[in-house]
Amino acid sequence: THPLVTLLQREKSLILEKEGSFLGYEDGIRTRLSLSDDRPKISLWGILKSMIGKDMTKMTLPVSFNECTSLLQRVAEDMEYVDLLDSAATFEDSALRLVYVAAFAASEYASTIDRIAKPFNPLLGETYEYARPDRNYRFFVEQVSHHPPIGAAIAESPKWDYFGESAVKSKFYGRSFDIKPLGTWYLNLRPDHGIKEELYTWKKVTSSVVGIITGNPTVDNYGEMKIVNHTTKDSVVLNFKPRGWRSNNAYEVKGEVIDGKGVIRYTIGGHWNSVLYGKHAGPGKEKFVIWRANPRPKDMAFNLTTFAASLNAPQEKLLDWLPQTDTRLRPDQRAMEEGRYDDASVEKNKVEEKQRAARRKREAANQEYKPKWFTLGTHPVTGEQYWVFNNKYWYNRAHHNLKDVPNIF
Ligand code: CLR
Repeated sequence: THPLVTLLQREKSLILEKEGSFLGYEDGIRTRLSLSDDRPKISLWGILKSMIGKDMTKMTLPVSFNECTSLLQRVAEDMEYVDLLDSAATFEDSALRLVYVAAFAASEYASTIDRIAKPFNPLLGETYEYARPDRNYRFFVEQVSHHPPIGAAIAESPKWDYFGESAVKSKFYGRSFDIKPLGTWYLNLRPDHGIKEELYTWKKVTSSVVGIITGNPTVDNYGEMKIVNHTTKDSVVLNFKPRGWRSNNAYEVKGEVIDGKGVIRYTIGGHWNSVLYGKHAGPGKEKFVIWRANPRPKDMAFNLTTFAASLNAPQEKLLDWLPQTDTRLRPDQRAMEEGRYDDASVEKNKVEEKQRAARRKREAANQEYKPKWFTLGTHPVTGEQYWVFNNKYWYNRAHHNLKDVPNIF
């Protein structure tokens, strides 16, 4: 555990507590689905070959290609290894803090292995919250745009805030299906040493389904990820190598942490599906383990991780606190999770038709859609547009004041 030591940390801790962030999360977390996966086995190539050149939003695939999570919940999966951020905050050396922040940015890819399935596309206005009293953080995401699909997210904990937009450009090239994330991700870190909050930013790398034609589909993640500490000017470029011919570079990632004076301070290396090592750049230094992936459970439906299995749990105490826009209440996804695939398909058509009807109504009334919990702003440091949380969700939730959200399911 990481005790709170600074005023900024204690201030944030008080907010989390005062706003009742953990109310409803008393039941603990679910670690398995009751279902054993019996989706029909189908050839990806067989169904995809007619869709070359299309992006994901233009593909109509049978619901059996889905997994029982939504893209909002896939963003929440970034939270699996937030321990790394708590650790980062404990180091006095900014270069070492960046080593741990970089490992956090790379850690989210471990869960993409063996998940060749389409997450549900969130409906406009759909929200998803996930709080962990045992880890002292809360997470919230809202679907703020439908065309193009954009989710705005923010996670908060005493030592850090992590926020950004989840938006992807996807295209099926025949040999591979590429998903390129567009948004910038931000981290405000509140280190134990010093009184200043630090800003880090990075962009996510490309995810790709390869091996479609040969009938051996796998998820690869590749490209360069530049992580910058804007406060100290430390930076690192993590190089995620493409899997390569005969898979010889599979899962490999490496990078060098360079401080504000241009000096190489640490090297990072390893595999994003299993373990990352760090090494001090000085002579005679041993490498050390920064991060290890959690073991993957055997026989989990949809090959979910244990963490992912917790996301859609309809915990009884929690249901009293959720707005009706929360993913956990979405009927098609619930049916999918329970293995009722035909129901899932029917329900999916229903909620999508409801979404189209709402849009037609807005258009007829000449109304512009406005997200409920985020507004667009300009970031003071990066100068980029980003989604600013209006900070009303958790407060209203604690006061059972979420009744006026639209009925979208
Ligand atoms: C990767 C990590 C990012 C967020 C993110 C966004 C889109 C996700 C992607 C992650 C992983 C791969 C993904 C993709 C959407 C579709 C794609 C789930 C989580 C799957 C593998 C495509 C399946 C293809 C079908 C035709 C079956 O931070």
